[in-house]
Amino acid sequence: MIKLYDFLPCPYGQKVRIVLAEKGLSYDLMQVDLAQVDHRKPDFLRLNPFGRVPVLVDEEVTVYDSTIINEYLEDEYPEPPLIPLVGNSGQRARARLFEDFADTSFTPQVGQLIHEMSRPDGERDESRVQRLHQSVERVLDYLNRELHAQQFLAGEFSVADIAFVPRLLVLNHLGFDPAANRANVDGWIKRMLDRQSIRTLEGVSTEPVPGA
Ligand SMILES: N[C@@H](CCC(=O)N[C@@H](CS)C(=O)NCC(=O)O)C(=O)O
Repeated sequence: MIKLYDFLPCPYGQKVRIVLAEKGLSYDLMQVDLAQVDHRKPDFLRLNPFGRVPVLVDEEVTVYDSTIINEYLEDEYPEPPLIPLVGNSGQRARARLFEDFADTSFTPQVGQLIHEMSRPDGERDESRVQRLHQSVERVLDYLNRELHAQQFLAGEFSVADIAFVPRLLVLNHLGFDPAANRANVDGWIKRMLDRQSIRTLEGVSTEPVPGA
């Protein structure tokens, strides 16, 4: 049985849980409470020396980092494919580029906004909130352009789309209307919300998460 070490509000763990659900894989969820600093305990550091969730253990294989976990799952459990198929190198690269962009830019920016907005009135840096807000709006405009004439970012539904989902789903609670005047983003979000793996995703919240 696969074990997933995760903290439910973590957007990177959510990426992995969408992939597990899409592939119909069952697993034991091993909750790592970041608020209790479980991720710094020796047993957990033996699984991931960097002390971060998610970590996936599949029999004798231990993998950390959501992108690498999802690549492992694709290799080991290829059906249904969530990375464009071998032979379509351009789309495979495009899927990876978007996943990386979501992980290293979009998700952390929305995370910073969540952290800043969770501060009490008077302690909040309003100009930082405004800068982050504008930056997220620019990303949404960019995605709207990139989704022109296609249903998903790399053709078929893939890890590229999945990587955006966790933070995309909280934008309405942060004062955004991601679909307003962005017909392609509007259709994209609706198509993703049609998927059970996304509709039933647990842990989506505007709770600040350490390191994200
Ligand atoms: N690149 C990693 C990032 C994982 C990450 O930042 N996890 C956060 C929670 S969402 C974490 O474990 N933070 C604890 C810490 O940094 O101390 C991935 O994609 O899995």
